[in-house]
Amino acid sequence: MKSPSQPSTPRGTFDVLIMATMSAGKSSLVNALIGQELLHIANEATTACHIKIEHRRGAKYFTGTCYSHSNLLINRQRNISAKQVRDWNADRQVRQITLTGRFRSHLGPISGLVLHDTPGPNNSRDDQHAQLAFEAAKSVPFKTLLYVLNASQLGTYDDRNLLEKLQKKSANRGDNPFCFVLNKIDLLDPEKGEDLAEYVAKTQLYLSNLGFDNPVIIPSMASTALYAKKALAHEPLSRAQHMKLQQALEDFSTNKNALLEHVKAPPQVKKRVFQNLKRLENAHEAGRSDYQMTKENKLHQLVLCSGLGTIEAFIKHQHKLSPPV
Ligand SMILES: Nc1nc2c(ncn2[C@@H]2O[C@H](COP(=O)(O)OP(=O)(O)OP(=O)(O)O)[C@@H](O)[C@H]2O)c(=O)[nH]1
Ligand SMILES: [Mg+2]
Repeated sequence: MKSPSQPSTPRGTFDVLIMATMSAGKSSLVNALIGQELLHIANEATTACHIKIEHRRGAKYFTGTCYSHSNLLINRQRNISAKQVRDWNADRQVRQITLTGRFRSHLGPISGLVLHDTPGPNNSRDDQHAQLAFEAAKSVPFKTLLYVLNASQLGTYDDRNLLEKLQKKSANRGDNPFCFVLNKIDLLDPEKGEDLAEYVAKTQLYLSNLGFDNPVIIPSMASTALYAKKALAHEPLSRAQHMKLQQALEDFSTNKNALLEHVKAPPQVKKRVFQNLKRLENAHEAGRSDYQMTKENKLHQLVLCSGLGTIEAFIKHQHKLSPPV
């Protein structure tokens, strides 16, 4: 029997595993999905534990628990800060962190949603990262796997290696859990010929050559979505984050559907996003005279069109196909 101090998975969860090579934007995506900068993000090998984030409706704050390599509870903290999560993540004794709180989701989070952030397994300076990532892939009963591709570094040897492993491991599943998030789209420069349509086509070819038939591909700007959600929650943004958000809002006003147009996903997923966008546009028309409302409406639209809305709609779609028991 499990001792109560060991990590447990409540019944009726819908588990979403997030995997990718280092720095593709996994933790940024998780932070954007929960609407809070709780996980540490940096341009180097950062996530060092299996971090499990559970949605709890009505929770006022996030509670954190961390466990050792022998699955024993080390520490527990109510109303946990990003600093505390960062310290636990940096502690070599810690293998798993569980965070439970209310997700600030755009389309309304499904009940029982659990996100699993993992370390990038291609860290040459620490084999433990690969070990923890593959252990999570093995032990988590995931229904959806969000695989994050770094659009600014497509098709690296490490990425292909990881995809081949995941493809092999999932070959005997009766379902198709994969959703490919083509992240960092904001780094493409169309003036230099870095055209999104071409990137999506290249990604499609790359994935089909690896045996992923008809892959779901969602172009995304995870960090932009996170900054917009922070602004909506009236959380302070750093100067750099503020400038990037302003730039994103400017680009957004010239071509709102830039990312949505290139989504490869089931029609129901795209329909849900467009319906939500229409609803926001109608509310925007009605609230033209209220500056604050117009500003917030634009931020909501940006989140929806940044890829995050499509990712949420895809998770909902998967949940509908295979609800928790
Ligand atoms: N320009 C841009 N940068 C991004 C985006 N998403 C993430 N980043 C940046 O990419 C870097 C790595 O992001 P993380 O979220 O820490 O990546 P990760 O995949 O969790 O990395 P590991 O935990 O080390 O495996 C950070 O500097 C982020 O700010 C994006 O959509 N656009
Ligand atoms: Mg990370």
